[in-house]
Amino acid sequence: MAALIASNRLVLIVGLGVTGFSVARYLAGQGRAFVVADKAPKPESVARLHAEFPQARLIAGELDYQAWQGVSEIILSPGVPRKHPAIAAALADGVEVIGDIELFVREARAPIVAITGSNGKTTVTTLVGEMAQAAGVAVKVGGNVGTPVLDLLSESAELYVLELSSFQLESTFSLKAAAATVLNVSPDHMDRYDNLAEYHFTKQRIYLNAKHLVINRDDPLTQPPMAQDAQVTRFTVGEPDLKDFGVRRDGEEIFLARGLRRLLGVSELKIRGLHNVANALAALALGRAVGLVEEPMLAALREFFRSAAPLSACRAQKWCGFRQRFQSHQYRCD
Ligand code: UMA
Repeated sequence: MAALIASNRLVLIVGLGVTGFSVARYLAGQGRAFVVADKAPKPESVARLHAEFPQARLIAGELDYQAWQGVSEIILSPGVPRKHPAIAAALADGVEVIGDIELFVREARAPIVAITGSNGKTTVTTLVGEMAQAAGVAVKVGGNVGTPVLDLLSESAELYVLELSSFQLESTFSLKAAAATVLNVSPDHMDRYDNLAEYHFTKQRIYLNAKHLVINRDDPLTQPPMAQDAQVTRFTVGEPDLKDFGVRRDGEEIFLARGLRRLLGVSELKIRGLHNVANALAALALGRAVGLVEEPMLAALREFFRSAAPLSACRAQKWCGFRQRFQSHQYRCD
């Protein structure tokens, strides 16, 4: 009976972008009625909505809670802040406001690797996905990287690898990642957050109830604020502690390493730059945390190439500050 009541609740999708459409498909698949609101929907999106979901009503124009009578649940697109006056009014009135990630985690049955950070999260997400594929795991990769998460849901998935933005984490409450990381934190989206502390706090939501945390030893803002009942692995572009990931030198050659053990020469990587060494180490730590076999992970790393972020981003990532540890021409940041 409770489920029946729940399924009869009128749902409002706020935002008719790729997330909004994925939510619409998901709700329609469950036979649930929904309304859509968007301040300025693209004409092609309106046409598509009417073609694919003829029953769905669209409320176009500035978001206004007064126009949403009867709505008991809102699925918010990441581009719309929870502080928006219409959303704040809905929350004050007791309306449940969640995002597509929350819907996804309530449904997903396979373990989730959750990745956030101010920089490098798309590279690490893609890399962990390729490592899993190389290891023969039925993996689905998506989130902020492009494919909305609800489009990934599959009975046959054995692992989900998700890039999660702070916007998405704001409206996520039940994530219990098998492995979660905040790769790094530097000021970003400061038009959305009051200060760095609020942004930092939002990023750290990814750790809630995670089984295994992967932390950047070189960035204290990636440390969880309080002790958590979870395993922890650290990565660093310096020398690692025994069970952590880092780099070790042998003469002129530099190796990705776990503890004392060298895994792969950095010269074998196709991706370049110190920030990508950190990305590779984070991906190895995440993969290991969810039980991926090492050899295929290293094979995927050798093959991995992603057109690197502009080198100027390297400066923003503060990786240049770590250059002295390397003193190697391979890691020029500028
Ligand atoms: N809208 C409103 N009111 C607002 C703001 C937006 O009605 O106040 C409407 C717009 O008119 C538009 C719709 O919302 O029609 C767009 O929704 P959206 O901005 O949430 O964008 P989506 O198309 O759903 O894409 C989102 C992510 N976008 C943002 O977070 C801004 C995509 O990340 C993500 O790939 C996609 O979901 C799938 O998960 C993009 C991004 O820029 C790449 N992310 C930021 C980043 O990486 O820095 C966080």
